Amino acid sequence: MGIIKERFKAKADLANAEIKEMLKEHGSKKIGEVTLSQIYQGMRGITGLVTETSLLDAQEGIRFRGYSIPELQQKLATAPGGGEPLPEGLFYLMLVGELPNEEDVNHITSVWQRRSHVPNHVFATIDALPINTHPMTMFVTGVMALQTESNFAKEYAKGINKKDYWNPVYDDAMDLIARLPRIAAYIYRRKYKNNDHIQPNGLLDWAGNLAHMMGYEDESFKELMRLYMTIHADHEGGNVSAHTTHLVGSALSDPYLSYAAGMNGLAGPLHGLANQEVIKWIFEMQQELGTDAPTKEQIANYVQQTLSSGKVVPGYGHAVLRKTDPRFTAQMEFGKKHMPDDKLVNTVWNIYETVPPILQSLGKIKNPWPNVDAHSGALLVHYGLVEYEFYTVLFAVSRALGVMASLCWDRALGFALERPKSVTTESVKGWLEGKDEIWGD
Ligand code: CMX
Repeated sequence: MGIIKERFKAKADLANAEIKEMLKEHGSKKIGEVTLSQIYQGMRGITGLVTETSLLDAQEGIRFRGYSIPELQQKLATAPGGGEPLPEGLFYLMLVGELPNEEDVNHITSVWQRRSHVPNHVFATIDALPINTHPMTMFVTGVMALQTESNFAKEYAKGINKKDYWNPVYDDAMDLIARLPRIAAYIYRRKYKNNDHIQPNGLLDWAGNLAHMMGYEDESFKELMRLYMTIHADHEGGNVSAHTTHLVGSALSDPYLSYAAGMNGLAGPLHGLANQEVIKWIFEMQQELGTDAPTKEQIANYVQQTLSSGKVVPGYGHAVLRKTDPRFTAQMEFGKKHMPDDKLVNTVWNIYETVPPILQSLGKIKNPWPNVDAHSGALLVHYGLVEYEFYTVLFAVSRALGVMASLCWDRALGFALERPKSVTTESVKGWLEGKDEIWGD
């Protein structure tokens, strides 16, 4: 057994024993109440699942195993000469629950290098799609084609003891993460660079290699990819992509099927696709106003126009956060360091000063502040990555780190099939009239 697998198993065994004990003593304690509004309004705020890898605080933002993004930037190993954390380190932290040392991080880099081979049929499957297919559709199709490689599916077909589920799930998670940069880069070069593909570089880290295979050799772009892959990795368990991966995995669908399902959710404009929507919206604003440096007043008018045509302002608002997303701030800091005079990046900062008071004045939006997607596109455009339909694929590659670490925990802790109760409006009306029995079971 590999050293990281062993450490994970040891931690999971301890956690399993603790949870059993906790449930024995406190299993019947109530953790909250559910209101009628909540079941009609996206189950917002209902505590209903366990995700070990990260926790979201409405005011503070995300913490990965207790560490904020600035803390990770200080504590995780970087590439030689670099300043941003290597996402390999964050994956180790989420999986094992402890900060890795440099050796651990390098070990993951080499394990992922070793496991990164993608069989030819995956590329052939992507090639079968028309070139105008959205990159997220190509990406999820590629992941589905890769499902032929699932260790878990093979072991389950042979008949595996449920106590051992975690083992092939762990291997699938590592294989899948290792292979995703190749699939993502393949799609990018196929769709936008005339099928002129670039071979991986066996000496590079996971995110650096993704940049390389996409054709971006600038060292500061590689740094951006390391930061990007770190901050988009996880956002506790209730968001659409994480929750879907967990839900589908709870049916013992293998990690490839579960992850593909989650990424179909990430491809929605209210979730991960918002990163492409933000840049599309800014480009349209620039075109309509005839300037690449709109004033704050022009931005404010354009925002009003967006709102009055019944559209959302992409990149703003959040289901849980109630402050500026620290993932936005981390990207803003990166922009200040690497491209303080970039016009598009400055427009993003002007939008940040303009939009929140307008959204606040509407009185109905719970969070007028920017989320992660408000900033990411402008940084990518700076390096020439202008093909904004591709942006959600980058989010998806990163999100694999969190949802796959979580899926390992789900199986190691023996989490159950997810199956909450639903009701009909008819049954709700009956309940309001005092007919309790109408809820069924
Ligand atoms: N622009 C315009 N209206 C907005 C808005 C925005 N950015 N954010 C929220 N609202 C509206 C909602 O549509 C809702 O309107 P109705 O009452 O008419 O239906 C109202 O304000 C209340 O919504 P809320 O409770 O504040 O927010 P939700 O939890 O329902 O939704 C989110 C959260 C992210 C879907 C929403 O803020 C939004 O649509 N934002 C723009 C899209 C976006 O940036 N998504 C990315 C989120 C981060 C990620 O997952 O990647």
